[in-house]
This record gives sequence, structure tokens and C-alpha cells, in this order.
Amino acid sequence: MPGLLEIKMARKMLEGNDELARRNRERFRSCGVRVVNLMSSPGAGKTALLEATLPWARDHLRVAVVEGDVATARDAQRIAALQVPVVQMNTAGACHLDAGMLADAVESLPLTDLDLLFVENVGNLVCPAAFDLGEDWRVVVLSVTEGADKPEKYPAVFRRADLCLLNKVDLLSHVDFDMEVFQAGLRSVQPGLPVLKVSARTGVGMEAWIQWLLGRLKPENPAGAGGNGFV
Ligand SMILES: Nc1nc2c(ncn2[C@@H]2O[C@H](COP(=O)(O)OP(=O)(O)OP(=O)(O)O)[C@@H](O)[C@H]2O)c(=O)[nH]1
Ligand SMILES: [Mg+2]
Repeated sequence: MPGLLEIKMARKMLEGNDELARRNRERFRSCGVRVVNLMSSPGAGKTALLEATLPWARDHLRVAVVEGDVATARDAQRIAALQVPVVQMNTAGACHLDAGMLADAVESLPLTDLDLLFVENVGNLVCPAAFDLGEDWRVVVLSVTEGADKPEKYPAVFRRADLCLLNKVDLLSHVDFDMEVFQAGLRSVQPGLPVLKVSARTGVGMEAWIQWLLGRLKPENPAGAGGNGFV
């Protein structure tokens, strides 16, 4: 196992993303590791949610994280502080991770010794939706401070998600987030998409999120069963 925190720079993508994603998916399956791709706009709370999830996850599962950011290793440092193996991928300006970047990132990780890999995508509600990484499940995070109209305005990321985490619900009384508008928007882009209301700050909803993860990891839910349109 390498050091806890590795930092890598993206290389130019040479092959088609879909082919590289297919290879990633095959590799993850053969290694027996499940992969969750976390997506949101900048600041919705992806890293905070990981910080709230990992203390439980690392005690029950063999878990690691890939962090995608345009620049800095700040998020990876936050994860490494929890004693969880993490690779920081800096994207050299790209607004999303692609399958080639993820393949490079996981070279440093002992995939056969992992149960679950979280991939925190670059903060962006548009570009990450278009790039299959070879993940099993896609989780989109929206925070209540961003506004309830986002599912309708940025439909692709919600349409291809397996779960929506509505984060920062501790701030609901301070903002004008309209739950009806949010739910109607979600229904219009993906009826039936499960939504969990959570707060990485207070821990509200974290139990339900962990139960969702555990449900996905059961043997009767094969890898890639999420149906996000890429598998
Ligand atoms: N009140 C409140 N603040 C939160 C919550 N979750 C995250 N934050 C705050 O929101 C800010 C951004 O959180 P991050 O976890 O860095 O967000 P991110 O999505 O990882 O951001 P990028 O990696 O830059 O895309 C931080 O100041 C967090 O403390 C929450 O549930 N409630
Ligand atoms: Mg982050």
C-alpha cells in the first residue's frame, strides 16, 4: 500500500472515454470493488459528506477515495486526515473527471483489497454528467443554498443519478428553498429517483445514506445494478 495521500496530474486522453470506462468497469468487477461517483456543483458538500461517512465506512468496509479537482490537494488532505487512503487527481483545467483519469488514479490503490471506492468528481453540475467513469452508482448532491430549480435547469446529472442527496438541510429555515418545486423538478427529469435529506454538519440523514450504501453493496445487488444509463 503506498502512502496515504498521492497527487497526480491528468494526462491527455488518448482513447475514447467510453472504451476506457468499459475497461475500468471490468477491472473494478474483477477486483470486487464497488465504485460510487459523487457529483455536485462546487461547495454543495461532497467532501463534507465523505468526512461524515468515512469514520463509519472505514470501520466496516475496506474503503478508499479518489478526489477530482482542477487544482490543489485540499480535499485529499481532508480525507487523509481520517486515515483513509486517497489519491488526488488534478485535472489540468478540465471541469470533470474522465475514465482515463480514474484509471490513472487507481493505479496507486490496492483495488483487490477494497470493498468500496468513492470518487469525488470535480465541482460542476454539467460536465461530469457526460463522462462515464466505469462507476457502479452515481450520487448527485444538491445543497439547499443552491435553489430548488436545479434539477430542471441541469437535468442530465439528475437524470443519470441513482440517488440524490439533498444536503445542508440544517439551513432550510434560513433560505427560501421550495421543496415542492424541487420535487416537481426531479419528477420531471427522473420520476422515482430516491432522495435523502441530509446534513453533513449535523449528521441528520446520515443513517439513511449509510443504509442506502449497505443495500447497494449486498451480493444480490450486482455491481453496476444502478441503471444510470451507462452500464
Ligand atoms: N451548514 C452546513 N454547511 C455544510 C454542510 N455540508 C457542507 N457544508 C459547508 O459547505 C462548504 C463546502 O463544503 P465542501 O464539502 O468543501 O463542498 P464540496 O462539494 O466538496 O466542494 P468542491 O470540492 O469545491 O466542489 C464548507 O464550508 C462546508 O463546511 C451542511 O450539511 N451544512
Ligand atoms: Mg470537495
